[in-house]
Amino acid sequence: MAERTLARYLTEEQRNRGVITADLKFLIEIVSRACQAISIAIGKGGLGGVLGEAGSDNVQGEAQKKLDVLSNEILLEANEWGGHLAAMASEEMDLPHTIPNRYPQGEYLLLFDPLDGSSNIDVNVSIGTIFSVLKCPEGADLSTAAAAEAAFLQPGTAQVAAGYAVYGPTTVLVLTVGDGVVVFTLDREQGQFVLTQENVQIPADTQEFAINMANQRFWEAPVQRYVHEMQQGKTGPLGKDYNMRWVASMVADVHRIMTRGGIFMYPIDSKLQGQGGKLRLMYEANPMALLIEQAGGAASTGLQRILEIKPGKLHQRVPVILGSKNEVDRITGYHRT
Ligand code: P6P
Repeated sequence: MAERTLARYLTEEQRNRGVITADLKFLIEIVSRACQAISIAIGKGGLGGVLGEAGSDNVQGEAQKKLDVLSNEILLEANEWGGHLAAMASEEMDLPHTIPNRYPQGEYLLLFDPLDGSSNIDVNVSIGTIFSVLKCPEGADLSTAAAAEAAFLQPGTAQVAAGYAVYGPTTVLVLTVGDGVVVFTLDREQGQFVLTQENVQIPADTQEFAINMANQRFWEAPVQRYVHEMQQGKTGPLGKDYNMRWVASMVADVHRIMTRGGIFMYPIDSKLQGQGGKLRLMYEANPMALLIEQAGGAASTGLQRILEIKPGKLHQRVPVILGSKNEVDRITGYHRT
């Protein structure tokens, strides 16, 4: 059978299942082409003059890498003229980007972390793009960038699509439009994303955990208990040995879990208590939580389902525990004892 490209998959979802509109199909195709352009820019590495610091800080007060800024620009420029968006929000920008008057406005809101895992850019380790799509509320005030923030403050359950690209040995695009999770691999010769896996299912159990152990002394008690039990392995209450992985690019750690199961944790810790956590809700935790749940996994703060959080601020941070369902259920159980 002919290869199923992203365009064909989206057309089938639109036509056969009425799951997505023509504008959402167009939006996802535009984002995929932006990810392709980002993949090419990253692939040049030191040859493209794109490594190193940009000499600026983002809204999080983090030093921006040149590729952070470039990736953000690629996504903004790719999406602002199409007529499918009402506004965009990015980890790299304090306020939303409203659509310039010279272009028509659409019904969708696009949020993204244009390049996740920036600490890995200069050392040639996988990084990625994370995106989330919401409907713009009727009558939303988009008159100014500041006013537009309110339109984005919707719980993760309101997402109509979510996805990520991993720029690794291959560039993959992982997507859900609420109809399960599918994986596309970039065919560089053809210059298009080709379907390589559909109906992704995350195993409910695992023997692999991902956490930054350097923060152990700061973790809350339930996470201390759970990680200690995994380290006890066969001799402990969990009765099996575990392995550990920590790429420090959420997209790479989540993609491993999508592929073979696992548990990813960036829990609240006393170092981050004031910030509410490390990872951002709107364009990291929510899209990843939707993907994980659509693939049969679970995603929690430890105390509540991530997708049900009512956002207060565009850049708010949350604790994240996600992956194999039985493991997440265990930890959330420990939070209740
Ligand atoms: P740490 C990357 O900067 C990121 O936002 C996530 O992609 C990643 O999981 C996490 O931070 C890594 O944090 O504290 O281990 O550097």
